[in-house]
Amino acid sequence: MSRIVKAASAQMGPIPKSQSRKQAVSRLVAMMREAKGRGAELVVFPELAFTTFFPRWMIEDEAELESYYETEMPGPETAPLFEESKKLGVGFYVSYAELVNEGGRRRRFNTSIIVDRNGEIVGKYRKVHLPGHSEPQPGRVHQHLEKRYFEPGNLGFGVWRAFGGVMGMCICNDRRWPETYRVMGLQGVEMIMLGYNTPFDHTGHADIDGLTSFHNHLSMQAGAYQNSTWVIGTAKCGKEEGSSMVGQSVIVAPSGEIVAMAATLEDEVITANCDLDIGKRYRQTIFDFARHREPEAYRLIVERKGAIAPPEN
Ligand code: CDT
Repeated sequence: MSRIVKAASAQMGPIPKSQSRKQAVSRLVAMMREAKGRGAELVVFPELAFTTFFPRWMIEDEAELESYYETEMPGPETAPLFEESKKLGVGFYVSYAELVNEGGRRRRFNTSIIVDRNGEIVGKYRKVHLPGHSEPQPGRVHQHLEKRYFEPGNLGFGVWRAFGGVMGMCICNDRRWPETYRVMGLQGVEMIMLGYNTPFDHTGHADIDGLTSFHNHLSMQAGAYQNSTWVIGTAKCGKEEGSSMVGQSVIVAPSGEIVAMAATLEDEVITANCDLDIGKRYRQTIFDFARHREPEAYRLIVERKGAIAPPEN
């Protein structure tokens, strides 16, 4: 018997700086309704989905900076999304900037959550791979100051039983790193949800930036195939405050094949019937970790680490 999760990726076009949280949330609610109308039970929204992508600016005014963070989830302005989730019986993934008092100090994380079909938070993740810089880079039209505005996540890569399967999540730059998927793969993940904001000028090197769309899909397709898991990647895209960001949100099968892809750079919902048992076929054959990852061989690999001097940069 197959286990189908009817899933949607709800891509967002730009959120201008002038757009309020309330307006952004109403866009998310509209897409959740559209997804429900197409039979979806789970919707994946983008990274930092409630505001413009503020790490593109050096913001020195603390009050202005903190206005981009959520101090509670749900809070008064984000609650309508949770209420709609419960009303429609549609779960979701969303990412937001989190400001918390933890260990006696104020801490900031780039965070995501999985919410079940009752509108209840079942899992929380904090972004591990923070790209960009902590200081503004001279000559760059758009900064990328995630290292300034967030601490590296301290929750690891967890998985959760929800939607009839084993669910995992990560955020944007995490999708480029094989260990993101493998840590969840070793825990039996069956579907990984992620959101991204990826400017076309993200490295500042034309030869690499020209491959932005290719690398976006390459990372997610490889992660899906090598770990026998569905991957749903959702963009915030289009020209946001002068910064052009890649779209092409996708639903990727455990075969590595893209089964649905957004065609615009605007708010757009794509859907797929994701059979979690497709992943099982790969996990029981070509990627049977228990049979094919020989502990002794892996021990030797680890022991050889450091045997050869790493190249100098
Ligand atoms: N948001 C995010 O993580 N974006 C990065 C690109 C920025 S690198 C300066 C990404 O990997 O898509």
